[in-house]
Amino acid sequence: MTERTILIVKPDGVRRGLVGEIIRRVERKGLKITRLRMVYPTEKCIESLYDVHKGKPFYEDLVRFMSSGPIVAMIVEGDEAVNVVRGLVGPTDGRKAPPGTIRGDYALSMRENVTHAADSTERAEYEIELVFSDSCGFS
Ligand code: 3AN
Repeated sequence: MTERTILIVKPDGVRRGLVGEIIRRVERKGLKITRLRMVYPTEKCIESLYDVHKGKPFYEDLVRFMSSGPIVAMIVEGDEAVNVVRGLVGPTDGRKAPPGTIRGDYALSMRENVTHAADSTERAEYEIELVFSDSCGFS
């Protein structure tokens, strides 16, 4: 079934010049990018993005890292886009992510792992609304 999801290049991915590489992988897979935004997010926006992790030991460092520079968010559409994009991104820990995935090829960290992707269609809609709103930060 055709779905839409959100894929975010995190500040480490933008700093390292990996935006083009990530877009290339998404397009090569046959998915469609229907919206794109570079934004320097406020801590408030990131706190809402990671609301499910509030209270966890890594939460505060995660919020600080994610609001440390611009991010690039894209809406990605295609058949089963949520799971397909999660597959392209790979598991959370870059050290364990298999080669061929974005994290497997470009990350060696649990936190600075280059990309974020929504884990359900419901979360995708919530995160799209949040990150593409003017109040998320400076574009
Ligand atoms: P994923 O992004 O793979 O869905 P989540 O939702 O469990 O992973 O975690 C969200 C983000 O929080 C991760 N992308 C990562 O940056 C960070 N994170 C998760 N677990 C840890 C941890 N144990 N230590 C540091 N950062 C973490």
